[in-house]
Amino acid sequence: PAVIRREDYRPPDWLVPDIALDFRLDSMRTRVASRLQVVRNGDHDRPLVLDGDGLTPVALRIDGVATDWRLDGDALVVPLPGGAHVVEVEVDIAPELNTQLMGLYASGGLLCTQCEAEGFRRITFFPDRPDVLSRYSVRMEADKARYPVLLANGDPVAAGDAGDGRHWAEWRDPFPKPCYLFALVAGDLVANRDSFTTLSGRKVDLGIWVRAADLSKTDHAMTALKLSMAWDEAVYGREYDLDVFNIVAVADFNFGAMENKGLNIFNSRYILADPDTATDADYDAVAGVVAHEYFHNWSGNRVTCRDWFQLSLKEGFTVFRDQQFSADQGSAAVKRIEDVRTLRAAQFPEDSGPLAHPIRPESYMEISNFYTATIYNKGAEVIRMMHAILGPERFRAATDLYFARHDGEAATCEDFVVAMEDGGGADLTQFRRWYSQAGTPRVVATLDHEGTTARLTLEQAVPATPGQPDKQPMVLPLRTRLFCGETSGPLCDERLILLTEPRQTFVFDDIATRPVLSINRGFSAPVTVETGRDAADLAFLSAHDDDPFARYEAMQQLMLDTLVAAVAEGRGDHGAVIEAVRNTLSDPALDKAFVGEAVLLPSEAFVGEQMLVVDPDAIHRAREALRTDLGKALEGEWRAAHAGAQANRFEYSPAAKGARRLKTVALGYIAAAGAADAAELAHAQFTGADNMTDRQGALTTLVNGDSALREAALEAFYRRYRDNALVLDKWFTTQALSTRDDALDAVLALEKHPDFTLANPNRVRALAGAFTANQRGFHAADGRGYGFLVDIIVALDRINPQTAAKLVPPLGRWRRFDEARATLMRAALGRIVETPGLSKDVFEQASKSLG
Ligand code: HT7
Ligand code: ZN
Repeated sequence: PAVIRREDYRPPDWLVPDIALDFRLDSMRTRVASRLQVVRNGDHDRPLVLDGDGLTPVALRIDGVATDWRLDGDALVVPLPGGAHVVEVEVDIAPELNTQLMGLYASGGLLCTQCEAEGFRRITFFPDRPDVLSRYSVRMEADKARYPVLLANGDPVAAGDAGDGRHWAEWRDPFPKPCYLFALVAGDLVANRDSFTTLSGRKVDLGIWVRAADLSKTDHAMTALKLSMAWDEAVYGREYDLDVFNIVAVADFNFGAMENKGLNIFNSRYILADPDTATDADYDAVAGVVAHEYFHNWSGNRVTCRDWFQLSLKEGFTVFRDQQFSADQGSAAVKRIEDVRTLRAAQFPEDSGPLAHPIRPESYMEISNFYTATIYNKGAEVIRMMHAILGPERFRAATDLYFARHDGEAATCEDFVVAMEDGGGADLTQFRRWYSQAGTPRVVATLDHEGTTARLTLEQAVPATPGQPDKQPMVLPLRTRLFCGETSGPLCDERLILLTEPRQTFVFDDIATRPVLSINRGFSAPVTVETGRDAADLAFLSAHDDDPFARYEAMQQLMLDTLVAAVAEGRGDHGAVIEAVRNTLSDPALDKAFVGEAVLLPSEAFVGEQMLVVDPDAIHRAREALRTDLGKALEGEWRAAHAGAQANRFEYSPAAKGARRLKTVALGYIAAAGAADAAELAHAQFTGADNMTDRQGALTTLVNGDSALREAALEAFYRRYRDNALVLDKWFTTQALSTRDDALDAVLALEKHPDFTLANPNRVRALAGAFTANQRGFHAADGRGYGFLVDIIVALDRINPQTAAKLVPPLGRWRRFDEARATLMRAALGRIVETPGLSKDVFEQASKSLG
């Protein structure tokens, strides 16, 4: 497949200021007629080239005259004599047969679209690139009984009957937009309707459209939408700009959601929530994704991307914005912990593996492979660092300038950084390396103390990544503070250290006693820091640091050091961790949500990340042994924590969520202790729960154990929710993540379960995607875990290449495993690459993963 390079960017040869689209909708044969006003861009004689994907013109007219057409590959090449023309093209497409879920497709009786990144070319011929901005008017005609609701971007302008049981509607979007933001939906939907009055007093009609049976599950999303609209006005001065804002939930979706102008389309998992079916984490995810897509209206839609290499311009910035929003709604500390955990679980492995790329990549074969944790989550960390360097006021001045300067344009990451410099008054010359260098920087910190002076020496190195053997030093903003172990007081104010050289020493005066280092507080830079702090210092910080993230981090480091030593030596000394956890559990000043996070052991995968060669079985043994000792040593505390949250009736508030979190964590430790009544306790929580958080938490505990109640709970859960696809996904995932020895056998059996299907991406992710996170099960020494994944990838590739390609990266971690596993993983990748007729999506991921 061809490689697309950033350096090859050229402005479009032709612009399309206006487009009119006419859809005669039908699930098997939709006729799409498009009318493009095209204008030559610059002095050249090149033809108009319209991208297509699997399309054949039914008719082509230029300035009203029928014309012969010529395809070059999939593209329609139209030689045009003048500077401006009207080009009309008609095509037929079959939404029902569109299993890729890109373009116009059918989902549960609805017709809907997904155009980002390059799906519009599956609907009609068009210059499918984000720097061609057009005003859209859309007419849809459809069977009135099957598709009573017809929605598109912008505002509705007219509707009527078309006779023969058909009807039509017209929508117009006044804001020029790239075609990746085009959307329509036709279906039998009902709306949760509300309104929002903007800062300047305009009333916006809001609608969340779902199947009638799901209407009762849309209130949380609506609340989140209104909170997001108000938040963006208050924090970024961004007001909504159309008279309507619609959201539609669909069951079959390749991603989380899509920010189409005025018509967001969502994976139903990020809209539907009620206490019986959604966990607290689901509620938070709904609010976060609703906010994310809404915020795109400015960071992505009003200011869009010039080309797909600039994807992080909209995604990194918008993730940062949604993280800020969520932090403002509840516990900022817990939100930061969760975001860093996600970064470490998804992005750090990417950054240290064969698919590592900078947040602004230099090349790709298939752009949908670059919707990665690096673009999104590391991209957000890069914006966060600029926020830290400038401070909130100057950052706001800079974003105001960015939006004012580039409104209505297709911009670049460089434009964003220049706006940060001009509006925020900073020189970000060296900082720009975050856009071009891949890899997670490593910092080694050494703290010396003599007399009343402490010297902190910091060394940084950025590891080599594919295509980037030599790296330059980065700008690392490290929030730092010194504490005194004996008196527990801070010894200095927090400093924002800017590490810019490979090695620098920072001096702290008036430090009379031996200091304890607290560094990278709030995870101010997305790096790893090696401090050499001993167990006593870590335990001290875990109890006394005034930065909650640093406190959590100290506990994690203590746990990690303990586990790594245990893996190396076969047995561990758990005393320090037990005492630190005891202190945390007994600190009445801490909120329960924080405690629930702080006392959790790092995942097996994250322990593996610390090792040169991952030994999944040894890590599992070491972690289970520590869990058991923690459970036993603190059984009284766990029981108190569990019982303390028992009376909690469902309420979606930070305090109630925190109590539920700690309750299930405590239950897990009681089970780990081997308590005789653990299964009964879990089963009582399972049957007595008035919410999904408690129910799924209890199910997880039972599924990880071997009590007779295990099968009964699985069966009861299945029977209760067999008709609810989103909850059934949880049933698959809970089993895929089981810590039991038979997890792999269970997954192989579940693949044959009548409710498992490759047609629904959520279901695939729920079983196969989740299983790749089960380090011991997936990396079973006999390679059956790899075989399972390859079979799924190859079969799914024929249906939905995008979703299939997302399953490949875990196999690319082969360099981190022992020779035998590495050989099996490479063979698995080889099997994929050699499959005839492979998509470029999967080919790119698998061939790069082979290294
Ligand atoms: N901007 C949206 C990306 C997206 C997408 C990408 C590839 C294939 C399908 C997709 N659906 C949505 C989502 C977002 O970041 O908000
Ligand atoms: Zn986004």
